[in-house]
Amino acid sequence: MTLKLYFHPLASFCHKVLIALYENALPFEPVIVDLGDEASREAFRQVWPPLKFPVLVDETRQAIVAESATVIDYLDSFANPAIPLVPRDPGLAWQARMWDRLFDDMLQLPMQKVVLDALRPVDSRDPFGVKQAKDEIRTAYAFMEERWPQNGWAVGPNFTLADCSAVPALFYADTISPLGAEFPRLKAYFQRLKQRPSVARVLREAEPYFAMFPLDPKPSI
Ligand SMILES: N[C@@H](CCC(=O)N[C@@H](CS)C(=O)NCC(=O)O)C(=O)O
Repeated sequence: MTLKLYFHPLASFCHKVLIALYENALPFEPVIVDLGDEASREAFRQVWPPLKFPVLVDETRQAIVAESATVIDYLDSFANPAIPLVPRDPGLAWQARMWDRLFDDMLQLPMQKVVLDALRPVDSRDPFGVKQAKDEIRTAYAFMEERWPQNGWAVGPNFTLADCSAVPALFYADTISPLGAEFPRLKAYFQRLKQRPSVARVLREAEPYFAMFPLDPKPSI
């Protein structure tokens, strides 16, 4: 199996897949896409015209796999990981998939709204939408806090897809709208995640790019 990953080290959805690859020490060729560089953008467009990453290319199977959760599913099915990130137990699998969606929908999407708004020309910004997105982040924190386990990972005994999704969602949402003392379970879980070697590696590799984040404060580990 020969894997190539098109990604950017700062991009939140790419973090999910990098964590999955590092968790199971799966070998791959990293291809950093710089959408601001015409040559890099064009080379990526040839592979994936929608220009959204992460995208995994499996040259052995001639498969081009997009969407972070689908890439993780693909790795589980074809890359022979020691520990699958979607649990084989169906009773845990649906929960891991559900929390993956919830982290994306309830935290990543509003977080993206706030970040992308800062990249717009000043006269095209949407302060009302940004305020709504920030409110959605606080609502998501409260919803998750009530349901969060005191110890361990999101679902079942092992680190799963849900934890891969939680990392960039909490990392960037916390930068925009800090997780305060009112969310002790979520805050403690976020600390446990940051100590996981695969996660620490992804954040360390993103760090040189933190200055590109368009808002202040910048992210920090
Ligand atoms: N649902 C997709 C979202 C992918 C996505 O939004 N990726 C962002 C980077 S985090 C991107 O490609 N942004 C570039 C752009 O929109 O121009 C996934 O889970 O992979």
